[in-house]
Amino acid sequence: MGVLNVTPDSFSDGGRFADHGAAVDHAHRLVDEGAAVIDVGGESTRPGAPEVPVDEELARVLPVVEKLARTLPVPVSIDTSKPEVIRAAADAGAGLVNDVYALRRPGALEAAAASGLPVCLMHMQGAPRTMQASPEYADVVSEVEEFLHARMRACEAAGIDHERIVLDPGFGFGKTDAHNLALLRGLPRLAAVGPPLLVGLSRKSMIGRLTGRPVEQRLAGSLALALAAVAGGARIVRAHDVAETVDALRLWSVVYDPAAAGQGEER
Ligand code: 8Y7
Repeated sequence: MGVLNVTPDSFSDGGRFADHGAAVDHAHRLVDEGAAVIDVGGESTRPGAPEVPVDEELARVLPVVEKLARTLPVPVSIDTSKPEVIRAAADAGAGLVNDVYALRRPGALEAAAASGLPVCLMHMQGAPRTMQASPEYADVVSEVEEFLHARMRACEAAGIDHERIVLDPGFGFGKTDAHNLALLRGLPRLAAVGPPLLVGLSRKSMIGRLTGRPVEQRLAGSLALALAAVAGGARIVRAHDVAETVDALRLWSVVYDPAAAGQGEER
């Protein structure tokens, strides 16, 4: 899953793709590099980020979703928590709803169910503005597992097919480095809940703390954690650096799952 930020204050792009044309071009490049889905987000969820009014979020993402849905050979994911944006993006041709609130905000579950789209349900403790203040868990893996299981059941009860659900532990969303590492080690337990696991570790601040590197120098760390996550059972990797991530995953697959590697055999 390639990340396409259309925010002026995004995590790692500094809003470089806030311009719609540049965003569309970047999405096409990510697909050329091997992305199987493009995640379009117009509301920064960076710790401490302010909330974006619905009109502003729609103005940022809708033209991009509309254009990409018509021109990309892969599905467009809409990264949002707002029912209005879910509905509008679905009408514009989006193929997946990626919600860091796991459809807990008023009206979101109903909007997602009515869209008929697959959903990614992510765990987050607290809300983006305050989540990194003092994350606390008695047992982070068990608590995230129980949360994801409960949200999966809530979605099924609302009419979303089991086959259309993806789960995500939400690395960095109300978690210390120790919590993130426990979740990485505990991924096999989360995978056992059933639905495929999506992980987002690309360029995240934990990598910065563990390596001492600024956001533009976190590629190697991101690749290492992507491979660790896949080894733990993750099925979808959300990444900014798609070409490099695809190479790393392809080589990992050649070693551990030769059948999946497919072509490219040489003597
Ligand atoms: C994640 C995410 C972000 C993640 C899912 C960033 C929108 C922060 N992180 N969605 N979104 N999982 N599903 O660093 O980990 O890109 S925003």
